[in-house]
Amino acid sequence: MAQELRQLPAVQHFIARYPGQDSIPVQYFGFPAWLRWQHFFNLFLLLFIIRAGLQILADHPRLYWNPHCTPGTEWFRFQHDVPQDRVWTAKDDSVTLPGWLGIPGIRHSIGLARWWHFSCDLLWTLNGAVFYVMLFSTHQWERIVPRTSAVLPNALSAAIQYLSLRFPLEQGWIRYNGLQQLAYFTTVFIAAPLAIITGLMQAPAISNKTGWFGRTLHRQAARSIHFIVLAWFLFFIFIHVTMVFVTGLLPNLNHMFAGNDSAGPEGLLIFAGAMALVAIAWVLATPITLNHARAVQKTGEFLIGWLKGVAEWWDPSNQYSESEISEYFWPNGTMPASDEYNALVASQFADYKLRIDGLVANPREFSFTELKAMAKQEQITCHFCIQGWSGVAKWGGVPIARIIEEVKPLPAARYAVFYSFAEGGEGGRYYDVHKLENMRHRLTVLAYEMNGRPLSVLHGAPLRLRCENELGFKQVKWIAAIEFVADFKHLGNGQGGYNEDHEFYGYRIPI
Ligand SMILES: Nc1nc2c(c(=O)[nH]1)N[C@H]1C(S)=C(S)[C@@H](COP(=O)(O)O)O[C@H]1N2
Ligand SMILES: [Mo]
Repeated sequence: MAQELRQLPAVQHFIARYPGQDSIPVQYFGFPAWLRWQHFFNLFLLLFIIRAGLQILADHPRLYWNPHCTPGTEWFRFQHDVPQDRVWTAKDDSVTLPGWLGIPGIRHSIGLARWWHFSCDLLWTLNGAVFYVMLFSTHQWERIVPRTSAVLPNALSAAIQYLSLRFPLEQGWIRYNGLQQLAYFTTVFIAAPLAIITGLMQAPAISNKTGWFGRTLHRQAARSIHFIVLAWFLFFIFIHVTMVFVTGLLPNLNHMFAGNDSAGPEGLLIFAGAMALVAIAWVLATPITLNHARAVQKTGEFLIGWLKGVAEWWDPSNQYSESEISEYFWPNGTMPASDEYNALVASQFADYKLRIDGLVANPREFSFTELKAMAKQEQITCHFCIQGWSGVAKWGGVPIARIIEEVKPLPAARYAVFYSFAEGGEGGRYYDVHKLENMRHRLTVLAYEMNGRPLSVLHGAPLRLRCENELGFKQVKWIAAIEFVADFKHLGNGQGGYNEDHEFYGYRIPI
């Protein structure tokens, strides 16, 4: 069709008038070394960001535009309907990715995938920040920022010329055509910042800190846009690489890998070396991650743990209105199965005692009646599961600050450990550790009500934790006891909680 079009005199005139690129003078020259290195770092990091990102998506393979995540309201999914005849948890919903594609592949490996994703994100963002600074301090921005509205007809003209297989003038060393400008501008100045913003807005501490913005660009909208940005990147990479190959491979590779405008083989050789490096890293990423999972967790914590620490300082203040409460709320986790717990359920928790001990001046037990006699606090907040789903619910219960007043932690106490009646998925008691500062927050409560009704067994009866700047797995359900401690190294595998021990999650997890 494009070839036929080019037979038309009007189109010929159009192409003569708009040859595909403008002729505004430029003040940069070629592709300097910093730009070539940054291009390589960018592509190298993006591969791991994309692979780990797909793994994260596979842990809740559904995307929604609404904030409730009700099954059936997805606009995109790669999972079947939620079964109606049994409890189907978010963990049941996770799907498997092959190890060559996801990092680290297998099923429900989101803990490790997140360390890869976030660590590479940080490096990629730094690389991008340097790139912005360099672009604008060297005139290289003139290459990719359209400077006249003629970029649109020029882009159309270039598109017709490419499609007709009689390519427009290839002048990449000197300037880009309109289509290239639009593609690079979109990628560098729209898609990349959007990826960062929509990534951060999925975090409880950030979403809950940003008021109306966090409620509008809610987690599911952010996830959906994050996914569309991924689709753009994949589309861009495919077209970009194809064009590099078909519009003059040797000179193109010389531009970006050797820094000259010749037709010699040196760019191809450097490119081949770079790709060998990429291939080796690609092949090693999954086995290294699976064989040295704890080291991956530690490295991730070292690289980005500090950033999570910073996010923990922010006051998670977002509250929702009654009309925003989610009708459906995904259940998650491993249900308690002990005789002790079943007996408590049978007696409607009449004999339930919350034990509190450890480094406190007043160790004591609270009966369910005593707890319910204390002033009740209600809050409508959003729950953020690490797997990707979220839901808004009204919680009613006792602020932990109130309990802290009663038991009086000793100065040495730095953490509160929550022990569940339930075991974790791989056996052994489910527990999680929280910093004392977080426990003093006014929205941190021991909830015994959900949406105005007594908390159900599925959602954590008799008591479950709400701590609004952390992800869902730290909201321990079916709480049996709380212990105040100075350190948590001696508990479980010493990582600060059941999922931290078994699934390599981070101990501080506000993002
Ligand atoms: N005891 C216990 N508490 C738990 C879990 C668990 O497996 N065991 N799962 C956690 C996870 S991963 C999430 S997302 C929330 C889910 O709470 P919900 O079932 O009320 O949605 O509970 C958290 N609390
Ligand atoms: Mo979760």
